[in-house]
Amino acid sequence: AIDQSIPIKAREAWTKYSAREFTTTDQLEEQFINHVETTLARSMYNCDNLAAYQALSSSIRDKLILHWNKTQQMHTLREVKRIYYLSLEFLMGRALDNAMINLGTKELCSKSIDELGFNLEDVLDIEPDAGLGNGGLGRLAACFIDSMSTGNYPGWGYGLRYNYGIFSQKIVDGYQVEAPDYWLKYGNPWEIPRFEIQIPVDFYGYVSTITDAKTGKVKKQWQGGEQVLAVAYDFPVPGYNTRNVNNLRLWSSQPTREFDFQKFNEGDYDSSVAQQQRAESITAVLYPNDNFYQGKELRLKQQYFWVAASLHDIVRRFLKTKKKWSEFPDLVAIQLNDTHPTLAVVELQRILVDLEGLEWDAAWDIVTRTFGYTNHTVMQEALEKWPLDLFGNLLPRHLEIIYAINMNFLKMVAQKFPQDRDLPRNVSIIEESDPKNIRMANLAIIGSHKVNGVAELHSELIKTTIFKDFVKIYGAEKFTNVTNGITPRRWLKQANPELSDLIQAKLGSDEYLTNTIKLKELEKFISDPEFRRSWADIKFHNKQRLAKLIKKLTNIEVNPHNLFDVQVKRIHEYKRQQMNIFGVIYRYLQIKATPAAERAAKFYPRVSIIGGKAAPGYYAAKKIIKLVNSVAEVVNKDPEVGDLLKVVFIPDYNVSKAEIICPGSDISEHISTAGTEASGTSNMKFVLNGGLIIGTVDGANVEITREVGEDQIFLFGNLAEDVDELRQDHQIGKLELPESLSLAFDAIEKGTFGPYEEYQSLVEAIKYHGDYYLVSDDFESYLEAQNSVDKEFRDTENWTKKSIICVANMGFFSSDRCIQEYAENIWNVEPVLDQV
Ligand code: T68
Repeated sequence: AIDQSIPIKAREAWTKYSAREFTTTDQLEEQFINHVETTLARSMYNCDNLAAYQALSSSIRDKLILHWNKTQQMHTLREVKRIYYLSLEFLMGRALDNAMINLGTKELCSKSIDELGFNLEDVLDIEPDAGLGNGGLGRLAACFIDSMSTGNYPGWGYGLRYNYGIFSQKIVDGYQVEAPDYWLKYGNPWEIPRFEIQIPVDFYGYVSTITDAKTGKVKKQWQGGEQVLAVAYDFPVPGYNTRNVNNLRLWSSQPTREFDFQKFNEGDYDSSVAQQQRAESITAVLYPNDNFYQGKELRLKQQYFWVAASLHDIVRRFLKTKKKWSEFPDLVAIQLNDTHPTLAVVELQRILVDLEGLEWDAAWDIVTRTFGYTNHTVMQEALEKWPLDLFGNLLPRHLEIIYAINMNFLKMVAQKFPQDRDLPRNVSIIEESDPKNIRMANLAIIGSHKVNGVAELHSELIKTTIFKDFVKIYGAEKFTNVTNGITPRRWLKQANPELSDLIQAKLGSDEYLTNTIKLKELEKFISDPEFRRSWADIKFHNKQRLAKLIKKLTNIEVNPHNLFDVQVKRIHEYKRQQMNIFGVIYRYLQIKATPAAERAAKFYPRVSIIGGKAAPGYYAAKKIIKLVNSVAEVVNKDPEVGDLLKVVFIPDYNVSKAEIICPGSDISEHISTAGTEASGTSNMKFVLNGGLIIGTVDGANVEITREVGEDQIFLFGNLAEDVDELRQDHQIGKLELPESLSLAFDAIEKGTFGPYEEYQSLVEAIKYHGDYYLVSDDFESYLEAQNSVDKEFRDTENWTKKSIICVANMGFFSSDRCIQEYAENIWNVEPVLDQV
């Protein structure tokens, strides 16, 4: 593949001076200093930790780019099938530590940084999180690209480069206060701007019908009314123990022209830049809702902007191969991470029919063979539905195409099920409501060849509830399950270096990091008291580390010898942090009601740690945060309680904090109302780090139980199959508050934690408004499970054994396994091994 058009002499010069990656400390130090002196225009005398972070990151980035170039060249040359993972969110966290680990160069870097007069930990701590996501869905996308790189899959992520990621959370007087997260403040050494890749994206306008003079064929043409440019920013994604480096391409919006010169010259300065600002606003900020749909036009603009740019890019890459359109699905697999990118289905059909002149049916066949759709929730309030008029105004041609897709689909349905009168109405892409809506999930199902849920229970639920009519139409084979997973590189090696070292020493190699089933061998050492001792010591160190973080963030002192009980995740009524805090209140009351002399025997000293962000407009979630903080205020300074109970709200929970929190937990809470949490992934992070969990029979908890064994988990509560009936009972007034919950409510009502009005809505949602999330039904069994936790934790030897059994059996939950399943069952792609 050598380009013969380049003269030999030039080629020799290029080869001779071709960039070289560092492999020794000397070379790294040279590159580091070079970056400090030239890239940063600084010197030894004013190189602070920030500059050190930037210089080290730039040096590693250089290495990554070299691998990246080779990887991409190889994939292009071999014309391999690529996976495109479309996600509006990539919750990447920090990049530096992870890149060093994946490149196997952390020790070398640490030594160099030390020799240059810095401390690696401090340098790592400078990096802001890339918080381009809300929660589980965005973090899953981040784990998946790590696993695609590690597994040598040619996989690209496509997303948006938000200027502001998930807001940072401050706690002021116990209330959440949001502050903007301007993560690009000091620039970003990990991104490569591709200013040469500028893709025009149209909005609004009208559709005209044109007749081809030669063929007489009628064609539809969309004439956009507003144009914006999508500029590519690339983030290289290294795999572990491989030279494969994939790409995460994030789009940034930019105006097509700087500003309107005519208006400017006329002195109308404000409106001369208005268009520029409109364009830039598209990728300005991430919508901060998780599991909730909010029908804002700007959000739809974000979706189309991202989808149009990504598809343009994918199609352009395909066209370079000069292959026939019918071979498109042999080279391209596109995965829709939730319904957010569903417009891609319509956009590809538009490209094929309107721009490339394919026949409708041939085009539609290509489209459906290309896409797969992952569902992440069954909750009604999270399902995307766009008002028809809003949609048609922004994307008039896409609306027509949706109508045509729907018509063909409903025709097929009518032919297959002529008797079923309700079916067409239920499965139609258009919801015949007032105003009418476009149901994005229906479109995603119809436009994909496979639909998957994210845990076994969830995948069964979608087949029997929200998508049951589609099972009838397409058969059950179209619906499948891929249980979520997490990357063991970040969530074990990076987050818990001590435990990883111990595991590596015992297992004899780092193979467990790419073949997590190997962890099973840890069970051999369970009866070795010395091993158990080391295991327990490491947990203690990790709890000390967490205690230090808590002190730094909240000024609360917690004793690492006590039981650390953690619930960190987005605040949501279905996740039931309110049940947790009601339980804490009950415990507090019980402690106070117990004679001082009997307390120590009855209660194991516990630290209740809660953290998470509430969506800014989510009233109930914000009230829960306030209640947690108020309870902490009262409990932590009650001399009667002392060390028996401490309550902590960790502000601004994010990925880098999770890396400290997960390894430092004894028990973590995954207590959603059964049937509401599609999978959960933090449950996996905690257990992989040797923490036990208390949880409901929901999401991936079910499969974690299967893997680690029932003795290792504290399960409680009603089952998903009973939820409907319980809710109906509540509707007709059948609702019994258990005594324990009443006591907790009484304390709140009495004003123990501040004026009752503040929390009235939380209490009344349960007492008088049907208790939709079944707190009253599960509370007693929750408390019982917590009592078992108290009891079992006293037997430290036994607890440590359970902890080891847990880690040993978590192999299944590696995101490497997920990617392999997607690759085999949905994408039909294979790893590409470097033959060089
Ligand atoms: C989560 N969903 C699921 N959504 O709640 C969780 N929603 O059970 C699952 O483990 C995880 O996805 C991965 O599959 C989300 O995180 C969102 O963040 C979200 C964002 C925008 C709109 C709707």
